[in-house]
Amino acid sequence: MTTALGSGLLPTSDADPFGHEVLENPLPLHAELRDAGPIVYLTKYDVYALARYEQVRAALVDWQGFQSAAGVGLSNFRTEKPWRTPSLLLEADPPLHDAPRRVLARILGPRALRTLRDRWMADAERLVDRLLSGTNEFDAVADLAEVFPLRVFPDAVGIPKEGRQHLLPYGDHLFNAFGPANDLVEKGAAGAGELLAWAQQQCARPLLTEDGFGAAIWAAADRGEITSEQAPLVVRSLLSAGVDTTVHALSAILYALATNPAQWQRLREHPALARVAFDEAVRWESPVQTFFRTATDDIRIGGHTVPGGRKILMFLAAANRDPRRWTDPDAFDLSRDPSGHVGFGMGIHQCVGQHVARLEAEALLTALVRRVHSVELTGPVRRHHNNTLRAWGSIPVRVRTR
Ligand code: OVM
Repeated sequence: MTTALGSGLLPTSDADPFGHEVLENPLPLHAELRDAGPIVYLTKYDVYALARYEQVRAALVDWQGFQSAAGVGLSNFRTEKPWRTPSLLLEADPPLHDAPRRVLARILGPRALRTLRDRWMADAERLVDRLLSGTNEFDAVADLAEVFPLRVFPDAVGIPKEGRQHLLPYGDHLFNAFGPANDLVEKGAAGAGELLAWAQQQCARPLLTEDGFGAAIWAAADRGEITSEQAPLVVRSLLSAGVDTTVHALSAILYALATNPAQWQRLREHPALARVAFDEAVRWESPVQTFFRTATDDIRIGGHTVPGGRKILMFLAAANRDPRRWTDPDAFDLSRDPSGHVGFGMGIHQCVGQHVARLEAEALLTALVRRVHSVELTGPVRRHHNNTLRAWGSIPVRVRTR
């Protein structure tokens, strides 16, 4: 169905991008929305959608036209009260966004991470050795993708050991909450207040170790680079954005390699491809599937006008497999150049933690390819439905180590 708006006809869709059928397999909807046009109106949520690479990328880089401060979920902060204090990174525009971004970019930058590299490589070796000494069959999600980030990242932030079991459930609810108030959000609502309170408590200066990312954020406040009111919120962003995202990205790469044995062999022969493999997996799977923006004022997209204040849903995952941009987009292929993918976003909000994620993946993959000759699935995989994340429940695998 199409209705007139702006020039020409605005394609519409009554699909529910957050329904279980789509969350189980979003690829058909992504193709449908891309093919419908450069912009599509979603009747179910009264929002606009972008699914083509060109328009998604353009919206991401135009932070003036597509604001974040009204929230990057369906809920519009112009009219609805946010469920948590908005993030100074994700849910803020310049100028408020800039100082926290500058501080985090330095603390999580490639140079600062050099001190972590050897330790994380050794941690990954130990984890893989331990796992493979027990069995050749395991769950790539529960036994690997969840274990490694939870072993290294909370230590790197410097939060207490106690309570870390809340990190994944907190992130799961947070990423659900960017979507509509559906059953997934309902299910988490009862525990959400406690999870949020726990996360915020971990950001207090006295609880943080002296050598972590958290302490470095507080040190930036001492130097006046951010205020001491902002410091705990910036620490909170690490706990919000840094755990579930990496767990599901690592799951995705393990699934991609288990189901593309030639690519596993290629990686074994060239371990230096670990970083390409990670970015290709982020393109292929898009662990963060979608984010919204809000039209700051009336804005023209693909020959149509989106009125100021209206929500626009950007399908990062659809852009990352747009055949208008990528050759053979559904192939997981280590010989392509995946750079330019929008799985980490693009522009001023592009994932500030991506170097941390890439280092985690590099450490784990390097340890794995050293020991493992081949990987195969031993049974059906299970997805975990989340309104924003392309998440995993289970990836049962068998590996050969000789
Ligand atoms: C934040 C935050 C939360 C979730 C995701 C994210 C992907 C950031 O609180 O800053 O970036």
